[in-house]
Amino acid sequence: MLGLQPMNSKDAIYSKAMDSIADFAFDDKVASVFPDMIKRSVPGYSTIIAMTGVLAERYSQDGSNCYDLGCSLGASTLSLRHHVEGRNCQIIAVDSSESMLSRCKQVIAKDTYTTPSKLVLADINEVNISNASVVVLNFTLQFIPTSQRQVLLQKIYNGMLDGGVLVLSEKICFVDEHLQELNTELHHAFKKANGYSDMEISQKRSALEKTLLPETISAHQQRLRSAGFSSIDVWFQCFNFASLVAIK
Ligand code: GEK
Repeated sequence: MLGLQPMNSKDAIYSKAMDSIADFAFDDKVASVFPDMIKRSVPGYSTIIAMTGVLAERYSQDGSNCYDLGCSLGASTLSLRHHVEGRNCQIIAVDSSESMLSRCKQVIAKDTYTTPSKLVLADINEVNISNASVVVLNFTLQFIPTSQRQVLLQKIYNGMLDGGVLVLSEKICFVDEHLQELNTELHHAFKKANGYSDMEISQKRSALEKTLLPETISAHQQRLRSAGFSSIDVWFQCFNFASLVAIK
C-alpha cells in the first residue's frame, strides 16, 4: 500500500447536496481520491489486498502469468509484485478506465520491486487469459453486467493452469431480509465511523445503484462451480463484503 500514499487525497465527491446524481463512473475525479475512497468504504480492504499477495505467493507457478483484472491504481498489482518476485512470473494488470490506468502506471513506476508487469487499458471481457496461475478479481466482477459474468469466469477458468487460484472479492447481498438490512446498516456504520456523512453515504448509494450489482455468496459459488473450479471457499467476510478463493 505504500506506493499508493502520494496520491491519497481525501474523498469528498458526494459531500455536497446534489440536484441529480449521475451514475457512478471511474473518471478522473474518482481516480484522484480512489485509495481514500476504497479504504473508507470497503471493510477489510487492506486485509484482502495483503492476503491477495500471500495467496499469490502460494499458488503462483514458475513461468506463468498473474492477472489483476480491474486493477484501478494497482493495490493488488503491488501486492502481487511483492509476493511473486523471483518466480519468473509476468503480471498483467487490466483496467478499462484511462484515469485509473495512467495513475496505476505512475504507482508501478515508483515501486522498487522488479517483477515484470504489463499494464493494459482494456475491457476485461475482451482480454485473452492464458498460462495463468493467479487471477485476481478484487471488487471488479460487481461492475460487470450479471448476464456476462458466467462467460467471463469460464474464459478465466479456461486460461488458468491446473492448481491455479482465482481470488474473487465482492460486495454481496443476502436472500434473508433481516441479514440484508443488518449488513447494510453495519456497512453504513462503518462508513460513518470513517468520516462519511449520512448524505454522502446516501448520494453515493444512488450513484452506484445501477452500476454495482451485488449477488449472494451462493450465486458466486454456483457460478464458480459451473465454470469448473474444484475447491471453492469464502476465506474472508466482513458485513456485506466477501472474498472467495477458487482453485482449478
Ligand atoms: C483494488 N481491484 O484496488 N474492464 C476493465 N476494468 C473494469 C471493467 C471492465 N469491464 N469494469 C470496471 N472496471 C482494485 C479495485 S475498483 C472497485 C477495483 C471499486 C474497473 C474500473 O475501472 C475500476 O478501476 C475497477 O474495475 C473497480 O483492489 O471501485 O469498488
